[in-house]
Amino acid sequence: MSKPRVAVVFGGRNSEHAVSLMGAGSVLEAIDRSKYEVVPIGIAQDGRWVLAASDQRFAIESGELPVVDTSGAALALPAGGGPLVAYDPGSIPVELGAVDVVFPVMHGPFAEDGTIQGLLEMAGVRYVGSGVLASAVGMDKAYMKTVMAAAGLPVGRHVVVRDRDWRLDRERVLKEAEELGYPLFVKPARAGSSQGISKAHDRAQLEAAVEFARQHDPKVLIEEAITGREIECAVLESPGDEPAAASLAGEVRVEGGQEFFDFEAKYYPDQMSLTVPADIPAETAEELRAMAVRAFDALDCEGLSRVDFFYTPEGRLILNEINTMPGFTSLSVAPQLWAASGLSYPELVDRLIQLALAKSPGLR
Ligand code: G1L
Repeated sequence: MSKPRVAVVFGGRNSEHAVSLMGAGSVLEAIDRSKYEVVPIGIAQDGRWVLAASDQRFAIESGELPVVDTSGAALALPAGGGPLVAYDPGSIPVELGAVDVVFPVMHGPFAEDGTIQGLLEMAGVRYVGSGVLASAVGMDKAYMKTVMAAAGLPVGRHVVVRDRDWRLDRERVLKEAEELGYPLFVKPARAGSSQGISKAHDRAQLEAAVEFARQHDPKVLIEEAITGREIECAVLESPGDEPAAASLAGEVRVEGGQEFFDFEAKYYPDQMSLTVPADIPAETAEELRAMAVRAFDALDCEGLSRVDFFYTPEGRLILNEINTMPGFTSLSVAPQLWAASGLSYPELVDRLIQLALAKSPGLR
């Protein structure tokens, strides 16, 4: 039997292009090439889809798409399935042949928001990770909290500020937010990672924080500040009929006393530390892991997600967020949590591909 062909699709038209390249570099390095044929496909900053050399190793720092085989190729996804075809600038098709599964390694809008997943659904191609709905809801922090609360999971108090509310009904919005009590965290509802987030201690800061968040997304979330340790858990879909499995819980600390994770701290591991297992009571860890699996199921997640909690000084657990495409270099939190739980990074990558291959394209 021939080897399954795995297309790793990475990059994308957004600010986190470089983050995706780091993840793609890790995945491409970890995939067992005696078992899979690998087809790396990059999406350049300008939106072009380019075929990369299959043995490509990426310059992690550059943030640039690496040298490609087929310069300026565009990718065509035939409706209703069939082989993927790439086109060069002269419209000469470059047959990729049938791809058995796509491993999307992309961030932010047009990527982890369900867009690429929808494109792959339409093309009838299997893919790794969560589907359209889980991806879209996971990306939107407002809807994510609504779904989690409906599933009985504890989420922090918050106010959703839509564009129209802010432009036409600002006073009411500010009053409602202030009922949560200062300090407040203000976040774009759908931006990737931690961009556009700030903390407000009074009304002037709150207005400025909303304007700042609105530079990333017209939909904004104002949240009560929760003091607590940050404990995270990675949930992995199981093969067959087994329920999804929770990794050990780990505690994340930002070095240097920043008030909250900023973009830099989150993606440069030397600025954060992870302790696995987290030094919390055993019953709390068990409760947290069970809650993480419930969160994964509440959103119909597939593949791998990372679920982040606050553990308050009073001993309460509050779900902060779920990430359907968590950081995914070998040093990122979710892979590290699984490594500490007995599943190495190459094993994790292999498991995710096997899970996707076992699915039939279409409704699942
Ligand atoms: F395996 C999954 F679930 F499909 C998956 C795919 C991609 C998990 C995590 C990621 N992460 C990313 O794509 C990244 C943009 C965060 C780069 Cl590492």
